[in-house]
Amino acid sequence: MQHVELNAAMDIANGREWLYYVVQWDHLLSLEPNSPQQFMFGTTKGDTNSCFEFCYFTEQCNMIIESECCCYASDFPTTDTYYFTMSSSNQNKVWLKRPVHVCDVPGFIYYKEVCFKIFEENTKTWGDAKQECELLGGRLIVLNSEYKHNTTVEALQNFSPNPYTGQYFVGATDIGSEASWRWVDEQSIGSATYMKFHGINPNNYDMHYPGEDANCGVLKMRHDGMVDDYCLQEKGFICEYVKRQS
Ligand SMILES: [Ca+2]
Ligand SMILES: [Ca+2]
Repeated sequence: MQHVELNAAMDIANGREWLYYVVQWDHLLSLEPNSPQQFMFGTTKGDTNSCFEFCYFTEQCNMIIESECCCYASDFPTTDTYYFTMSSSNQNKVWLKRPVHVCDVPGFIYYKEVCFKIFEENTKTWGDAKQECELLGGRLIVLNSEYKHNTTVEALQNFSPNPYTGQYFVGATDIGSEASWRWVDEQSIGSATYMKFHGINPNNYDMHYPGEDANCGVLKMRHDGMVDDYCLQEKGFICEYVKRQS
């Protein structure tokens, strides 16, 4: 995933506003056109208009993929509804439709109620990552329910450049009181009611930093779960945006 290129094509229908994101991959990715929940259009390259027209009329249409020869539309970008294979082409665009007011922040992606941004190459310590997310008006992502955790993993499988090897700081910590974990949106220590750790974690141990405390949560795609790692190393991280109550 490179970046969100622009927001365009407001669609005000059925009392709801929608926004299309243009997302460009380096290496997309061809579609499995016979997936049952997917609509395929035999339009010429670059002609997304007919896809958009179709989507305007179809409540379930949330994604358009403009590929080498064709334009595809589908209900939602899940691994159940489409499949990617690697390609060297840059001529593919993915347009995502989502409610405007939920995730109207540049660079953020909306996926099943989660508004998130992946920081892959701009690595930071946990504390600096937390600050970066807050500067963007958000926070390190909080995975405080099974739905939120699984949805985020699914989103990263779809949008992360390293869907099976990536590892990212998230908003979990036991800084200040060993083994009392909390999410960054919670004030009191030890207040987390849901955290999905992997294996023997949390064990206050980071194999790359023996002798140091491990006080910061890292979501490891390889495990679909969190480990506790050393906070002062630099890693990629995930921010989320939560709409403020006005
Ligand atoms: Ca710890
Ligand atoms: Ca650990």
